[in-house]
Amino acid sequence: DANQDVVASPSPSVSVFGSERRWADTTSYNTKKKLQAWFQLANGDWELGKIISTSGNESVITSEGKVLTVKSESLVPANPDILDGVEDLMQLSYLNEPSVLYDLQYRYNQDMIYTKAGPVLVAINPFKKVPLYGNDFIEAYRNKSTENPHVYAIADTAIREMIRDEVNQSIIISGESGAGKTETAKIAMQYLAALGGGSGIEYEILKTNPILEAFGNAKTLRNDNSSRFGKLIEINFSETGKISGARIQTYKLHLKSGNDYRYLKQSDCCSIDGVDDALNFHIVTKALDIVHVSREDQESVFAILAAVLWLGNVSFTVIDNENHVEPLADECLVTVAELIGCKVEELKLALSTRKMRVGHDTIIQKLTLSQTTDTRDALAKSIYACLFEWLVEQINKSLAVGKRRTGRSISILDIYGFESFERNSFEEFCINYANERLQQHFNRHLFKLEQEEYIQDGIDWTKVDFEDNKDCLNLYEKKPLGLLSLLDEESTFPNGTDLTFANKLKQHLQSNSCFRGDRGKAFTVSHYAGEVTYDTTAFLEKNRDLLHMDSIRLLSSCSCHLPQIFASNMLAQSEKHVVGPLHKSGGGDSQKLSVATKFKGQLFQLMKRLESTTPHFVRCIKPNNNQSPRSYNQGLVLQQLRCCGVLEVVRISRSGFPTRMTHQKFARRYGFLLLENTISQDPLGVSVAILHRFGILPEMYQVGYTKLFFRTGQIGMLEDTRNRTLHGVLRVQSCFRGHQA
Ligand code: AOV
Ligand code: MG
Repeated sequence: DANQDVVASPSPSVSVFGSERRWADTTSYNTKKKLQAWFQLANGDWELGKIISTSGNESVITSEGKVLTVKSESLVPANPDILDGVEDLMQLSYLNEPSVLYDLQYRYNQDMIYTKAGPVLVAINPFKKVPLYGNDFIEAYRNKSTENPHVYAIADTAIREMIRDEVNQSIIISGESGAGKTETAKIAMQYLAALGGGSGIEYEILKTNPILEAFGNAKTLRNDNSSRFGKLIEINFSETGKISGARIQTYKLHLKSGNDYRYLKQSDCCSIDGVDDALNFHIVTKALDIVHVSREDQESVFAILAAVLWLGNVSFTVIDNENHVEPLADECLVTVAELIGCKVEELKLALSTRKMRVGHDTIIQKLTLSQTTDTRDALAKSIYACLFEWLVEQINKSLAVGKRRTGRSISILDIYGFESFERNSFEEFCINYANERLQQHFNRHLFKLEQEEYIQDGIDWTKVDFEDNKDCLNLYEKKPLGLLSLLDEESTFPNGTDLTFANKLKQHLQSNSCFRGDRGKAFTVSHYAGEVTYDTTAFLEKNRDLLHMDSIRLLSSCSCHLPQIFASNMLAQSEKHVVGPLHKSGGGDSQKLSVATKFKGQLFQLMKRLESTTPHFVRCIKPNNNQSPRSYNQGLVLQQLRCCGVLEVVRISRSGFPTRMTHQKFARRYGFLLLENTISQDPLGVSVAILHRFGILPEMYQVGYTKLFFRTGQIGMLEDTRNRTLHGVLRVQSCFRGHQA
């Protein structure tokens, strides 16, 4: 640790952005002979070479027996071999893209999938079993006999800080689809359960995973077990650090199109190699037992699942010459009615007609094929979503204990990362918005608060610029002329189309530097992680909540109790949310929020919860797109590292003082290590005495008005001394008691 601070050259005046190569770090480096340097191959990958000679602006280098001539300015300095595979990117002498990529790859090749990037943990998905987990490892992190970066270490820090500061903690896990977020969350939970276990509730908490995954995950092209919901699990602890309960909040988004659930056969992914469905089914039912879902309720759950599948197979026939349709009264329709407990005739009506109120009259409108299909899919989706919510509710009931907000909880957030594809639609539009908010939280925490604190406390510090994403957030959130407001407005217009929406954006937002109107129905947003072009096709339709009152009424009239619960929940929700821009459905029957506005509301609640915690960040990285082990695609990794700002964090952290403590706290915590009695002395005096006594070098700390600021590693050393001393004292005491007895 001490070493790490020495190698890192503190240079507080570095300007992080604004240079062409964002992470180039060429200070004190010139293309000296024999130095190692990175050069780029035609495919963009970096390779290591040794400089033989330099003349003019060209250098001759050797690499793996070849001799090449390259432009000197294209060479990027490489670190000495002794720094190969360092545990923390902060320790690199040269902090540049190829060096970081190499460090991560070097470790990954040896199954060391975790690396610190200053305060952030980087986790590279191994796509295979790695020998890093289980009781022996948990034990090693618990008693601090290893310092290798690990999710366990993050969870351990969270527990310690929770107890030490009496502040709630959060572990925020982000990354692309398939990067390993959900697995990482489970690994963190394992550790918390092991350390805080005892009451038995930890066992229930772990069992929530198979249930949530069974109902909330799907196989996608990018991940066989892809979470279709965001998840925040809050684990509560008692004063003694034991788990006392938990709560799960899901952010399911109703975002995916109907055919995601409609016909399982559509996506041709019913079997996955090495997955035993029967066994998994057994695991899920057992887990449901454990969280106290009765066998009877389990039966209902599976009946509802079956109903959703059957509903997807309901087909329609044309009944008049205006193209109105009604469902075929075949096996499918009859089975759905039976499973949810309603009359076939009622189901038929709910699917093929819509009640509209005009003035004081109610008229019944027949539907066309596309309208009925939408109605059917919306009903199926909402039943499924309600089922999922209901399950989460049951789990929460089972896990709930005592009062919360005690300053003793750890929340784990597993949420989809930034997405950018060839074609991006409403789903990506929302997901990327959420990521802008999370990024702001990350920035605020790591850069802004940090620097503000230095300045406030009057320590010697030259301001470092950091990338602020408030312009992009403004673009989304500004009222009335922001992306979300304009989308809601256009969604309420009967004549609004994707094209009129796109044109409206161009008309009103062109002056925002994060926005660009493109040809036709497309627009581009400049996100913190890069530009994304969105195609507005189906934006309005996806934003309108298609579920009609007729469907809700149908569910409330069912004789089975789950559909009834669903209906009342839906009603409660639509009433609860009557704020902001709305669109009316069913001619004023009930007002409903748009999908985007609901999303924003949930996101704000999430941010509020997170802001009251001390965050710990894990960034998951997917090393290749084939879900295969031992394959490391430099370009892919680099793109993800850029997306999450890992390098900026390292740069700032190593030039700053990431650890801090008030004079009082410092004096109280370590004062007893001084031999003299310090109780009556002033905290600053005691603090300085401690610093001297333990030989902490002047460049390793700064004394502020209220706090002491330390470079990485310093407090760790003091903590070790403290723990050793405390243990010694405890042993002495227990010997003494033994004598007395
Ligand atoms: P995600 O949560 O980030 O994707 P997962 O956590 O589901 O990704 O991981 C995808 C797959 O990678 C898992 O099913 C495992 O096979 C493998 N994997 C991930 N982490 C590990 C690990 N530490 N050790 C071994 N295998 C691992 V998505 O939910 O799609 O965004 O929506
Ligand atoms: Mg997941």
